[in-house]
Amino acid sequence: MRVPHPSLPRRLVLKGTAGALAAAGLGSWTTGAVAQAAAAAKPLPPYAAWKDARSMIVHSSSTVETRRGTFGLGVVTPADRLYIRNNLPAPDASVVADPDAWRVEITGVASPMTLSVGQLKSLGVETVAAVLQCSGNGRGFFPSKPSGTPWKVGAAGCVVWTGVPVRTVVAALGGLASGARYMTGTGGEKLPEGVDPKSVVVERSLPLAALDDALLAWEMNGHPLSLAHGGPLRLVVPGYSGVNNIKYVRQLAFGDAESQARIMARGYRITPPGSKSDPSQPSVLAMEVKSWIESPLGEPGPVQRGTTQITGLAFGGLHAVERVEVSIDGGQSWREARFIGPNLGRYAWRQFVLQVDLQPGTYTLASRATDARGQTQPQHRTENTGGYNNNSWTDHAVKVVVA
Ligand SMILES: Nc1nc2c(c(=O)[nH]1)N[C@H]1C(S)=C(S)[C@@H](COP(=O)(O)O)O[C@H]1N2
Ligand SMILES: [Mo]
Repeated sequence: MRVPHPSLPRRLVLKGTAGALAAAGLGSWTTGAVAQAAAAAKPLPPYAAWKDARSMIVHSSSTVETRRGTFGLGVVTPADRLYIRNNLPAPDASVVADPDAWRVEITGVASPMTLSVGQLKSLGVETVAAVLQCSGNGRGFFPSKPSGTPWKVGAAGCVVWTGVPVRTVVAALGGLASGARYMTGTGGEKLPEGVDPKSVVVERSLPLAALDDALLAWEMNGHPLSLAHGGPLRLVVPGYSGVNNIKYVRQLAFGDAESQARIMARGYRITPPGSKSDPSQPSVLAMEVKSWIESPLGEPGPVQRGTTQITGLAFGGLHAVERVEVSIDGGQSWREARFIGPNLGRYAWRQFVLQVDLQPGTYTLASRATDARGQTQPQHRTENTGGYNNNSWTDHAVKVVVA
């Protein structure tokens, strides 16, 4: 370990050491209870064995979450810390051995065609930074305990996608056929035999407005897209929640109706408590403004008294995030936080900081973001049976002890 500068006050030195350990993902290994929990934790699944195990919570082989406090203050979430959610087993790893050979069928255009990734690469290229967030991120805060993974904050990340704009592909194929109202992406997983394909296929329809900034992407964070995140080719729809970003995309169809697949017709609907999901209820589509605090979390030990940097992440979904306020008294009073780091555009998240002086006691730290339309993160979640779209600032608040 590096020897601290002799002129630093002792309190700062201690704090710096704890911070460095936490940054290295080691802070939580210092207590017996946490070490025990880690020993009991499930291992990463083989297709994601390359993830940073200390930053991940493995719920199952198809649901892996980023641990709160490990996102870091760089804008871009490193691939080895990005969450994973698969509804079906991923295709065989052989598909990413020769990514340019993967093919996607485009229908509902003047000249329907099946194009290889190699061909798509010749048509055009664009890069966009965007938050990828599971529709169920924050489900773990619903007291009603909806079925599904109880994600807290970590089914989200901000990543950089590179691919060809969907509108460029559509133009190259002669434009949209008449009557197109929806863009439907279909996942390329092998479907289990003996069941109705519509009951299991990952297929989502989006209003045509989503087409504007959509990409068929083959790179994430500057690397060929991994199998875990949808390689060789993924439909990326910035501003729309995770499920709408179809991995291993094998078909892109423009048509006059939404998909009849179960995941579209019944899944991912905002269903009021006590009701059954049905296609008349709003579908989970565009994301809403949201933020949460990453540090301090008050774990494993208390926060050191004195000057403290409260940091966190904020994004606006479809609209840029414009401001963040932070409260240390559970939302009774708010102070304006300051954005730090580069602004990677309206779909990316931003890091924020508020410097405070904390005296010993118990504090409830909360953050509340506002987007460019003036929409502010609500105090309370909208109850729904699926546990979707939780952006409540009270649910994301953290209670810390300062000593
Ligand atoms: N083909 C396909 N695409 C998919 C899924 C899937 O199971 N299959 N899961 C969706 C869901 S629910 C989410 S939250 C994101 C997760 O993306 P990630 O695993 O790259 O984090 O992918 C979406 N796209
Ligand atoms: Mo999801």
